[in-house]
Amino acid sequence: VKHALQNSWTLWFTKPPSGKQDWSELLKEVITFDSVEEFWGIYNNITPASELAQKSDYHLFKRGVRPEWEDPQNKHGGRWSYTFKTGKANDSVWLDIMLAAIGETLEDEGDNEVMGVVINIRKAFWRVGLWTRTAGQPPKKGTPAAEEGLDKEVGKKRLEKIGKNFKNYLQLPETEQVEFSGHADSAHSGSSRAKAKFAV
Ligand code: M7G
Repeated sequence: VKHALQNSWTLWFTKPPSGKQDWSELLKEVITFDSVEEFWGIYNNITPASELAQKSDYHLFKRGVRPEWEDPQNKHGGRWSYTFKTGKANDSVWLDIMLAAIGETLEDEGDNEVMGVVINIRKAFWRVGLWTRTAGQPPKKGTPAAEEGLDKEVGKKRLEKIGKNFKNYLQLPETEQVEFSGHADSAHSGSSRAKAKFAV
C-alpha cells in the first residue's frame, strides 16, 4: 500500500565545487516522489546530511519548482532560516523539517506558501531554510498574489505564522530567532546572507 502525499516533491543536491564552477553546474536534480513509502526508501539510501562534505546542500522542493531565487514561483518570495553555529548537522532536525514539508504541516490548508526546504552544510555552520512563495510585499501588478488581492499585512501575518511553525520544528528555545529575507534581496547581493526583513 502506498500513502499518497498531497504534493509531489523533488530532491535536489548542490555538490561542493571542485575548482571554478558556477551554481548552475553544481545544482543536480536527484529524484521525484509522491508517497510516504518512496520518501523513506530515498531517505534510507542517501548520505545523511551530517556526513555531507562542506558546501553541499540538500533541497526538497515541490515538483516543478527549481530551488533557485530565479524560478518564477520563487522570485517574489523569500526564506525563513536559522543558522546552527556549532557541530555537525543534526539529521533528526532535518528529517523533521522534511516530514513537516511533505506532510503539509508547516502552513494552513490553502495557504500555498511553502515551496521547499533546504539544508546548507558549511565550514563553520549549518543552516536550515524554508522557502515561501511571497515575501510580505505589496503584491506587484499581474502577479498571482495581486490577482488574489493579497494584502501586505495579511501576507506578513501568514508568513510569520509559518515562521513560528518552522521554529517549533527546529526545537529552538524562545530566545532564539528565525529570520526572514526576500529572495530579490539575496539575488541582488549575490548571497543568501541578505539583511533580514523580519524575525519571529
Ligand atoms: P548559499 O549557499 O545560499 O549561501 O549561496 P552561503 O553564502 O552561505 O554559502 C552561495 C552561493 O551560491 C551564492 O553566492 C550564489 O553564487 C549561489 N546561489 C545560491 N542560491 C540559492 C542561488 C540561487 O538561487 N540562484 C543563483 N543564481 N545562485 C545561487
